[in-house]
Amino acid sequence: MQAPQEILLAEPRGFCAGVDRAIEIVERAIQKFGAPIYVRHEIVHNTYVVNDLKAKGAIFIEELSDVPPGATLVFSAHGVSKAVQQEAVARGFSIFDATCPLVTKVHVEVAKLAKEGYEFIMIGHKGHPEVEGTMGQLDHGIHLVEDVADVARVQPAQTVKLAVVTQTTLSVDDAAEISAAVRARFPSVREPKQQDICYATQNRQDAVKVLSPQVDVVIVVGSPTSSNSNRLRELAAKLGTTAYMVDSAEELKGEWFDGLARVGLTAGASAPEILVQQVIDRIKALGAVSVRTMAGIEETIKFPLPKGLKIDATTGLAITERTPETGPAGH
Ligand code: 0CH
Ligand code: SF4
Repeated sequence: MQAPQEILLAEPRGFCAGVDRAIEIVERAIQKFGAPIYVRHEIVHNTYVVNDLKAKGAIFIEELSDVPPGATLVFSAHGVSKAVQQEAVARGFSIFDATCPLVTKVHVEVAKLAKEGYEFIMIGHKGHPEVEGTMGQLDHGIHLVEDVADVARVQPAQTVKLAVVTQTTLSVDDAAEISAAVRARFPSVREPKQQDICYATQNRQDAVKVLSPQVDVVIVVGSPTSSNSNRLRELAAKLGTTAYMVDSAEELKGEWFDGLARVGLTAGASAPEILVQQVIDRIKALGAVSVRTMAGIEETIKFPLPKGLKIDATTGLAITERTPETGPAGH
């Protein structure tokens, strides 16, 4: 058996600004208000992150009826529908919204164009919480398409004012193909000025495109529920490189590396770097002798925390007044 010689690390990989912010919101809420803090849906789709926050005092729920009166509730990074938001307000919870500002931007665009009489085609994965949240900004007039075949079937009530929106974590290439089919069928469709797929999704997929041809196998660190992590594995496979996704180092199998010289490694936007380091340690234990990080885009974007969870810049202490948000997404 020949062991892998080199590990090539994709850059960028792992946490994005929206995930950093979402996790920090839960941690600060626990610090400031004490456990338990309720979180609607997994704050991000990662087993390690969710278990870590559970240990710190977070309780993850899907139904608001499982949250006791007077509790503090955090919405996950994927966003929520208007109905969920309104129910949470009606139940009187103290709400902190960890919806990524780039998801909120899509919600705001949908609401604005709907007021102007637009109907929507949403490109996304059925049942994904972000899709439910974005489609749930409206009572009607937003139609989901998952692939090109769906585009041929979709039946908007009118096509004069039709706009397209997407999930933020799609395959860039698949979304471009589906958008082209939408354009071909509805030539006057309005498209976002800047694509809804976010910078982090784009950058991680671009990095896999550079990485894949240089390695014999690609390992993606990410949980099975994570859309963007799945897309990274799929992309590497489409580029002709064998690719596996693992939730933790324990899932690695020695035979994946038999006779291979170079292993490529990346991580979804919700996968913490500690898991990447554990995967590196495991592959090193199998014989890899060097680790090299590829050149890549440096991400410097950072999103502000919601009011009520900010730290005083001069003292480093939590600002004490409690001003939970009850409005849409707090932006
Ligand atoms: O990739 P998805 O959307 O499944 O979500 P994640 O794995 O929790 O990553 C963070 C993105 C959250 C919303 O864009
Ligand atoms: Fe925000 Fe993009 Fe990260 Fe989702 S993947 S949380 S949209 S930055």
